[in-house]
Amino acid sequence: MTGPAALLWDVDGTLAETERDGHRVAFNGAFEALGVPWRWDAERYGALLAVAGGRERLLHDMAARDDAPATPDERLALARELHARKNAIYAELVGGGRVPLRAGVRELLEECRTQGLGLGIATTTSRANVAALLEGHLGAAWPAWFGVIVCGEDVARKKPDPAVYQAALHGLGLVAARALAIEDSPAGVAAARAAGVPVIVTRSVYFATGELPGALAVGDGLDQPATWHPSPAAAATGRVSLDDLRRWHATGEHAPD
Ligand code: XBP
Ligand code: MG
Repeated sequence: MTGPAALLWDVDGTLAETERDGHRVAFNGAFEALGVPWRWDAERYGALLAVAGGRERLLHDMAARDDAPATPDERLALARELHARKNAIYAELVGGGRVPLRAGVRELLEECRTQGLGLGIATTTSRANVAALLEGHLGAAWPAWFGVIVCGEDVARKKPDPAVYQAALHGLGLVAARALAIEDSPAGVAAARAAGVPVIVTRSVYFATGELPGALAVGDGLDQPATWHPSPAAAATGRVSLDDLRRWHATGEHAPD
């Protein structure tokens, strides 16, 4: 057994619960600021999360509205403007560590650092949004925590396309089987699996139920070991630990795709 050489983190929903009270609220703030009468309630936003990427989500929503601009060019221009405003509001909302890291995330990040396991980020959101979220928690030197950071602007296609994972592997010089991804959503799992990267899932509020085919292990949060399948050996730490990740990763080495 060689074990994983790096843990690749999804951001939204995995490092922190940023969607319902972060991105969604910021989108609504952008609608209001630009005099657009649309609002996304928590339920509607949950359905829209099937579309990865904020600008893509806006365009998808506009396609179903009869009060959206008439031409594709006008819709794209509005989506760009709304998205830029949304991200400015989002940075305010999450900046300064105002949205906490999910329980157990910091411990696992630190365990990886202590034990020499590489860390990476593979996300659909922008680097500016990742910075807004992480600076308050990890400090201005947050990028130094990660051997590779791949964000939405670095790839041509967002999750569930494997591009962010392929770029992260390339950046770390690893074959897929030596990495382990941690995700919260079906699109994220699909992206990792399409890149051949083994993946575990820490369910988030918007993806609390539902099948996640291809995941090595699934649970409700790193701090809730009793909810995970397969079971972690949580007795010692009361949380999912790097040893659990190594054990799950080993089960994937012989599993068919
Ligand atoms: C989740 C997403 C993102 C965010 C919004 O990304 O789908 O689109 O909702 O981010 P991940 P942007 O879980 O891969 O981090 O508005 O910056 O696209
Ligand atoms: Mg996610």
